[in-house]
Amino acid sequence: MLTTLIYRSQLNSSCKSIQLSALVKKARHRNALLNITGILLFNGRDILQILEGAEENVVKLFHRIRDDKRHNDVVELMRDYGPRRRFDNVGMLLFDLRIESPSAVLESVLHYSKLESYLASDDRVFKFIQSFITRKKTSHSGAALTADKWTLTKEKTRFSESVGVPIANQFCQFALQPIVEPGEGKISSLEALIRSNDGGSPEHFFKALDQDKVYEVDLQTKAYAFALAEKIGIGGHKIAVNLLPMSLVNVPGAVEFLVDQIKLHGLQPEQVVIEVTENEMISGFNQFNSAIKQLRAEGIGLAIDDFGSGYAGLSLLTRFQPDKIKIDREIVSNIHLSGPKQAIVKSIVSCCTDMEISLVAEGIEKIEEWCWLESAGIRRFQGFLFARPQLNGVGDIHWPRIAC
Ligand code: FMN
Repeated sequence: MLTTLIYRSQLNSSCKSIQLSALVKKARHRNALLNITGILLFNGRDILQILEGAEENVVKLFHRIRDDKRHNDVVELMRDYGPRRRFDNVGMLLFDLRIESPSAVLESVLHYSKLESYLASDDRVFKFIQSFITRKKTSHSGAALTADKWTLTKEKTRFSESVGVPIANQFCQFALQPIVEPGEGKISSLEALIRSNDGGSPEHFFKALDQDKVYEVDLQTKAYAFALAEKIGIGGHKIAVNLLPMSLVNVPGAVEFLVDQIKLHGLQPEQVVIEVTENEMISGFNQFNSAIKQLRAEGIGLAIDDFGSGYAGLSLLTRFQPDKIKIDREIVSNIHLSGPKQAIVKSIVSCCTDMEISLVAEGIEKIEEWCWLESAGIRRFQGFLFARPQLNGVGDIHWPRIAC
């Protein structure tokens, strides 16, 4: 299948532009043999390359290019399919914006184009080329570049690793995972994640229940989470719990129950954050809108979990603005390599900044992901990179520190 792949990167400072010309000369021959067209634009620092050819060949080549040490911060911007080539099969062409003017480069690129001009003007590939040619040099965060400057240092928290189950004969348990602010070196809050008594996941726990009892049980379990918070002595920290929003609608007196249990365990309602997933939020929004108002009136915080995984997206925020949004792990995973993911997160950061909604990026597993997100303005993080969930306690935290 005919594929077009576009990425951007930065030429390594140790690689001279003359070496780039030699590289292009070699690549021209190899690309021609594979029927790949490679258009490479260079502005003295940034690179934009378009690769066009059979999918298998293009992807294989891209993997080799991605690992090439002569450039870094390689971010895939687009991968698309089409019925016909956009460019002549020229093997490889280099356009150097330090030598030619932007308009001359644009003209040359269009010269090799096989698309009619009325099609080219609306084509994403040409738009990427045009923006690269006409914009000033990127204010690259260089985030991925700095990832190797960091190392992780393990530190015990002031909480116990495990205090055991807080209430006798509990029908489930909780694992606590901190949400951290590495810039400040502090824990921002603790999330209580439900586990079955044999350590099984939330899905495992809820699946085993009589389905008529799901909402009632869901609500009751929060009492255990608050009891655990009391037992480990969370002090002024916040505790976040997940809740099915329909539990608030289907169980009579649900909000009163939550408030009673919060107070019974020596917590303030303002210390508690209820997390609801984006999909649950939208599917029953009209039904539980009044329960949400009740929660807010009591001072309990609200967070949208897995934001970006559902079909509501930013439009949900026109109807309802929570205190906190947790960006879905799927968007965060390998964000340092993906242009579309970066664009989406930048827009979420911008919206949340304007609406004064706190942002948390969840599911962080790589230091490069954290570096990119931190440079995009996110300050709070949750994920295995920093701390794993710990049953009935809080595990060690791995703080990023500048390597000596
Ligand atoms: N190699 C190609 O064969 N075709 C290309 O279009 C191509 N473009 C490149 C663009 C940049 C910015 C860089 C740094 C390298 C490029 N290379 C290209 C070189 C490849 O990364 C790799 O060195 C080459 O394919 C030989 O791989 P091999 O030594 O594993 O056989």
